[in-house]
Parts: sequence; structure tokens; C-alpha cells
Amino acid sequence: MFGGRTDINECLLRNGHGPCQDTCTNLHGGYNCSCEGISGTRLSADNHTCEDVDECAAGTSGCSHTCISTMGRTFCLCPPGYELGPDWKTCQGASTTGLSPGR
Ligand SMILES: [Ca+2]
Repeated sequence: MFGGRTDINECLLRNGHGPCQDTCTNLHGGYNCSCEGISGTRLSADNHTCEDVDECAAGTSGCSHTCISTMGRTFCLCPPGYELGPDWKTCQGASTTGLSPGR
């Protein structure tokens, strides 16, 4: 469109973040923000800040019971009487042997 105009590198500000919360990519006549540097987040609707990706709502958490999503991490919780298995996702009946799982 207006090639040849001098571009402003907005990303030079704030130690390379520019106006972005995380990664800033300078473009001719603009810039792009991304959130690749903060795991578990994505660019929010304002195109500048990073928001938590709710893996619980997305159904990708793998939790067998309760799922808790925090900034950058997801935790699984178990109801009383159950404890989290070695995969940190599946709840197992606590201290019971010889019983088959509920399903
Ligand atoms: Ca620019």
C-alpha cells in the first residue's frame, strides 16, 4: 500500500515486548502479538494480552473427575474417597484392592 514508508518497530519497547504482554513481532506498518512464550495461554480478544486457555472447558485436560484450570497449568482433583493416580489425571479409589473400577 504505502511501501517505502519508514516502519516503526513497536516491539523495541519494554525489553522487546512492545505493547504485547508476551511475544511481539514487528510488521511493516504494524505489529503482531502472540503468546507462545507463556505456555497454556493464548492471545485474548484485545490482540495484546494473553489469557488462560481453559483446558477444562476444552475437554483436553484428561481429568477423570474435577478439573481446575489456572494460568498456564491445569490440575485434576478427586472427590472424597478417591486419590489421583500416577498420571495425575485419573482418580482411583483409595486404599481398596481387589475391586474392579466403577466403569
Ligand atoms: Ca511496525
